[in-house]
Amino acid sequence: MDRILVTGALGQIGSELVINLRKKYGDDRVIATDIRMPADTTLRDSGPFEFLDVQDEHHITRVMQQYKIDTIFHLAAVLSAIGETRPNIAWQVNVGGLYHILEAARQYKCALFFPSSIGVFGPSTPVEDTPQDTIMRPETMYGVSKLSGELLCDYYQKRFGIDTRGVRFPGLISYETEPGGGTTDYAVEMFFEAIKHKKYTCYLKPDTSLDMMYMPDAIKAMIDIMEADPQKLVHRNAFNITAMSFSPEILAAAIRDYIPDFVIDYEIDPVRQAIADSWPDSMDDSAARAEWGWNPKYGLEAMTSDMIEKITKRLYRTT
Ligand code: NAD
Ligand code: AKB
Repeated sequence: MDRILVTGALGQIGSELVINLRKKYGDDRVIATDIRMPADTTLRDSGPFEFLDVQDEHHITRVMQQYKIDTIFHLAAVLSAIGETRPNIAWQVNVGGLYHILEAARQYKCALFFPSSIGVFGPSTPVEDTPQDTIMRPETMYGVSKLSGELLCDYYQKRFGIDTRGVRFPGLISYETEPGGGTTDYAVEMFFEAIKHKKYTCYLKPDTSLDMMYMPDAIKAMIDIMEADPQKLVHRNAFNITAMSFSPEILAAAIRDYIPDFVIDYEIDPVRQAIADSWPDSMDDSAARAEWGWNPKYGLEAMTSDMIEKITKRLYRTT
């Protein structure tokens, strides 16, 4: 990786990925882009930023030429809950945007990281130990667009030899940047509300289990898979990866170890509940472990302890 482009760089993942990539590969070699301007000074002042809409193929080409890009982390997308309210935009950004990025990768012979999601699975997928290769009939526009993305990445790799790689992320938990309109966002919200108000009203039922992962593991996964020996990759794209599986009531109990008077109640949102019900409870990530050494550091306890410590410091500036 010599000159790296990150699309959707101001989102939950991008805002942390850019800082990590700049530390590892050099500030000027990581070009952050988004359709918003950065408010965060760390990202804005540490290296190049370009306003870039992934639906604008000509602008993508200009940025690729200007910075001589050889690797792309394509994060720009519309997530599951917003995707259900605006399915046309979700299709255009998630599939149309990826298509333009794949074409740019083909033209400039770039490697490409594409993050897929547990959203690619549907109600007919096995819910426990969901296999790497299994039935995939998603019923959300997010899932349909992400599955199309997986297939497009496979196609460009086989047909044109483009070095496409990717993972299926579960819900990601972090404290730096708010999640952007997904179904798994409740987990992040619960931490902030527990610390600020000792109370949280959850939009998913108490026993809704979903795969989750702490952001440091997600960042490491993206860098590790892009640096993995391609000879060892059988799947290349869309590796199942997970770090923990829990429900709202289990997360609330873990938070109560630190905030004993934390109270949770429930007001179910039928749209997000239906999405969560159609996703796996826990995935089998043995292919990622075998092919490129995936091995997460954070489980539920370690993640909870770190989230509580970091959010408390952030909100109340304790040392
Ligand atoms: P996010 O919503 O926080 O950020 C997405 C970013 O894309 C935003 O900053 C937004 O401004 C930008 N964007 C939207 N439309 C754009 C366009 N037309 N052109 C350029 N930028 C545009 O999302 P995230 O959580 O950072 O997710 C990044 C990627 O990872 C997405 O592809 C998502 O599907 C995938 N993913 C995320 C999670 C998760 O839990 N965060 C889980 C699975 C997969
Ligand atoms: C969402 O809930 O939409 C995302 C995801 C799991 O893809 N967090």
